Parts: sequence; structure tokens; C-alpha cells
Amino acid sequence: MDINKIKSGLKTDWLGSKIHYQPSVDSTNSWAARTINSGCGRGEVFLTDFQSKGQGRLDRTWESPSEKNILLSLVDNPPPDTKKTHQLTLIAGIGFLDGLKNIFPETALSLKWPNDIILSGKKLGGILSKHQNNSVVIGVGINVNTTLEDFSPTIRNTAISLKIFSGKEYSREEIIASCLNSYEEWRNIYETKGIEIIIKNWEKRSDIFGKSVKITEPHGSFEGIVEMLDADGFLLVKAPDGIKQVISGDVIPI
Ligand code: BT5
Repeated sequence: MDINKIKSGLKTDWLGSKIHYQPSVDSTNSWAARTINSGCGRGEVFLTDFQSKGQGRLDRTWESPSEKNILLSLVDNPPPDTKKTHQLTLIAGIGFLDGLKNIFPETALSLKWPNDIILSGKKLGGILSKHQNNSVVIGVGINVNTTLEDFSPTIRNTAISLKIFSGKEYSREEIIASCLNSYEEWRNIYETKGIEIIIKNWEKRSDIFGKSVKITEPHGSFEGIVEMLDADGFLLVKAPDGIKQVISGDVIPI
């Protein structure tokens, strides 16, 4: 990973002020969290080529072979109302999707609530945001140059990379710089204009609305049709017994 190449592509004011790199770590989210405890500020980025304990939500694992993909965490401030920290996941979705599209202008890219970047119906990337002291760590994994054989058999049918889709290899550094530029732009828009414009733009980038889905929540599951995001950025789903607000869970098209 060429950190200078990333820096030369950055047009940011605060994001990427410091880029920490290690060839291998347990998880960039854990590494960022540890560093926050010993003093690290907004905009610092933690980057690696390999994670031995890559994390997904709900104790799931994020897998990635060495030196092929994007594995990073960035440190941001929470919104003034810390109950709204989940909104940063929406901003990261828009920011990283737009950053990707600058390099890989493909209409098959979309967002799936709450934290998936989708390419042609399969999972290209995921976002994991966590509070740490007075900061938020936003971890993003994007499959760039993985081949199908690199994926473990359990996700081979559901995961995709830019290389699998297009047959070409891409510069991770260029994509990272583009995504960080775009994240900062959308984060600044959120700061000055609020969540409404973020929700509108998130909805524009998702094709899940109007579709039949199964929602699996920590305490059960139900089926319905995806309506829209509510004013806070949670998902509204029309179920047989009325509109339900989904706060956390998985959305599976059926
Ligand atoms: C996510 O969780 O999608 C969040 C992933 C965040 C990963 C980044 S990498 C940098 C930073 N440091 C970390 O330790 N984590 C963050 P979730 O929605 O729970 O999805 C996890 C599920 O996706 C797994 O249970 C697998 O089924 C599947 N999966 C695992 N690795 C994948 C991959 N490389 N591509 C596509 N799907 C994958």
C-alpha cells in the first residue's frame, strides 16, 4: 500500500490528516479504538492490508485476503445528539459509493440498508460504525481485486469484487483517496444542512424501495415491502399488520 499515493489524491481539509498504516492488524476498528483511548483525533485514518480478526456486525467476521482489498477505519466526531450516530453509517454509504463511482462508474452499484455496498445484487462492501469514548470509528471494507476463489465457500455466492465484475484490477490507493474526499464532502453537508438531504441522497442510491423483503432482527423476523427511510434514517417496512420501523437487522430480498 502506497500511502503517499493516497495522500497525493486527497482534497480534504480534515479527513486523512494522519494516515496510520500497518501491513497486518487484528482489525482496523479495534486498532483505531485502542488509539483513541491513548489520544487520537478526528480525521485520522487506520489502514491495513490484512486483518486477522476482521469484524462485521453482531460478532460476524469480515474476511479479506492480504493486499487485495480496502480495509480501513476513520475517526469522526459523533453528531451533537449521540443517539443519531447511526446516521454516520448512511453518510459513509453515500460517501464511499460516490467515491467508488468516480473510479468505477457503474450503474450496478447501490446501497442496501443499513450498511451494505452492493454491486450487481451482491455484497461488495460493508460499513461498521462504533462509538469509542467521544468519537466514532467508521470501518469500511471493500472488495477490490479479490477473485472468486479467494472468497470462502460460505460467501462465494453472495460476495463480489470490482475484479470479479469487470475482469480488471484497480488501484486501491486511488479508490481510497476518492472515497475519503467524498465522505468529507457529505459529512460537511450533513453538518451544515442536516439529515434530510442525506436521507434523500441515500434513497436515490438504493433500489430496495418497493421490493419484498424478509427482515431479520435480533429478536425475530418478518416479511414486508420496503417503504422508505424515516426522518431519523431508520427503515420503514409495510408488513401485513402495519408499517414497522426497523432499527437494526438484515434486509433480505425475497
Ligand atoms: C459488515 O458487517 O458488512 C461490516 C463489515 C465491515 C468491515 C470493515 S473492514 C475494516 C474495518 N475493520 C473491521 O474489523 N471491520 C471493518 P455485516 O453486515 O455483519 O456483514 C458481515 C457478513 O458479510 C459476514 O457474516 C459474511 O456473511 C459476509 N462477508 C464477510 N466478508 C465478506 C466480504 N469480504 N465480502 C462480502 N461479504 C462478506
